[in-house]
Amino acid sequence: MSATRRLFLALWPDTALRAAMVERTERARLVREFGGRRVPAHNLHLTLVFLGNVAAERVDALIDEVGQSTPPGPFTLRLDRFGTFPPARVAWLGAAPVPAALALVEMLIGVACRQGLRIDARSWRPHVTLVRGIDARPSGLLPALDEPIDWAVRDFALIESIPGRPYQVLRTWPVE
Ligand code: 2AM
Repeated sequence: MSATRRLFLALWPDTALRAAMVERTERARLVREFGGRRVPAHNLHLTLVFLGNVAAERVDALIDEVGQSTPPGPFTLRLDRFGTFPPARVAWLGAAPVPAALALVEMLIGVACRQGLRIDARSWRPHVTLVRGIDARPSGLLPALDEPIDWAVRDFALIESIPGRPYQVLRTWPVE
């Protein structure tokens, strides 16, 4: 069996955005309300397309094809809501999917499919997972997010997930 690498395409926040996400998590006392553990600040991200296990020898072609594609241009995501995915036991910070962001996701799904990868067909819900392992039946109500975070997106990244290590940015591309 050939080696595989677990990959995803994501928006990768800068230091100030990470700090703002941590601050909102703490201010809303998400862990106290829902249980679980905070995602470390250095791992916070917003997934565009989860690629899963990719054969190692296909990664260069994938990178080349993303680089040759024409992305839709810059956009701003307003992270303005908390939410949970109870089956996945996560709490998150989410945004409305603005058209340019959707166009970027579609472009990347197109690349992934042409590269022979099978992509989850569920519709994209832009979110940054803040807490993992929340209680199966959390007693807390979702707090309101009184101060949204505006994320001016200028680039996106290919990320590798290796168990026990911080996510690793393999490559970034501008959105214009
Ligand atoms: P999550 O934050 O909601 O768990 C790396 O695992 C990233 O890819 C996470 O942001 C995760 O979303 C996302 N992802 C999407 N589909 C996934 C899947 N089937 N398995 C694992 N992660 C997935």
